[in-house]
Amino acid sequence: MKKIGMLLLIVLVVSTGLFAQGAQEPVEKDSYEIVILVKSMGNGFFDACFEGSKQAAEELGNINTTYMGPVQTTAEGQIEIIETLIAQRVDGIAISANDADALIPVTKKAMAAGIKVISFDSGINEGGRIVDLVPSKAELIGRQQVQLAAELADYSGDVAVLSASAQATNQNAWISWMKEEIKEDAYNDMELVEVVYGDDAPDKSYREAVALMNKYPDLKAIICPTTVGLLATAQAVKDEGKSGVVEVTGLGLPSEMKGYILDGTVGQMALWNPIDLGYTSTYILEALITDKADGAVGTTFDAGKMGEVLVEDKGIAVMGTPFVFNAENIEQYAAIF
Ligand code: RAM
Repeated sequence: MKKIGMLLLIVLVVSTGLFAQGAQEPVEKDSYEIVILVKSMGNGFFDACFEGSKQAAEELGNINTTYMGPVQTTAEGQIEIIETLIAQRVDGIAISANDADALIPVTKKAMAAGIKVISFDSGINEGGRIVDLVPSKAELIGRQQVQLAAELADYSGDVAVLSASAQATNQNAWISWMKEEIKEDAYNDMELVEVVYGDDAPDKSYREAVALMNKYPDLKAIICPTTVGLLATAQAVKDEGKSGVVEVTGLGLPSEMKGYILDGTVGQMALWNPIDLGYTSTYILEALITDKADGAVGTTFDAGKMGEVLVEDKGIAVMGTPFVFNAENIEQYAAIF
């Protein structure tokens, strides 16, 4: 009896100790555990983000970073992982979200347990994260995608969008701006016929691209605002013998797209540096964990070689302007990301 009582007491003390640690006050440690939680594994874009996180961790010296993601681009898969991370009491999580709202209850739970949560790349809405780090303004990215397609298609014909998952925060924001841009007079002879979803899965994206070409025999261009979708679509268009007939553009990794840019299947495309995105996310998490910054609107984060990052309205921090890649500059960037 006595022994059991003692045991209970120890368990109680240990668990209240842990609870206290998980509560508001940051506990100073030599090393903090952070997780870069991505939409899904097997995506070269996120592999590059994690490279950046490792670089930042190395510079900072007090961060241990781990790369995680579900097999498919679902909110459920991410929720499951976050539950585990709460149980493991990690110090910070940077999430590229598969859904802007569905993750909020679990990320709120994580923050209540003392874990610093930010979103990057694909955001969680306010209340479910401290800061949302985006590569560029959604308006700029969305409008630019239509401009790139129009230049390739001579401002005429049917255009379709092949996106990532239907709930992806980032792609959905960009697509709503694409729909605004195409209303402008310059695009009077262009029509956005359909938006389809490849879920950032290469096989599904490929099938959707082929289906678009079958359904719209006069299709002039496919816009793929996803690196996975763009690679699969370029393959599909080439396999169907439609290079130069159906123009392909979107957001692509130079290292993955070099061949298709050089052979003309993809005349031009855009992207930002994913390494910088992962690097900056890691600096932001470290500053939040160690209480150097709180992410309030109007304040800044010191992000090492990336300089200062300003937190704007709704807790959104914006990095820069996308690069445009074409046959002239692709080789130089393909060596980097
Ligand atoms: C895919 C992902 C990611 C997006 C890039 C452009 O890798 O959907 O979220 O930012 O494309």
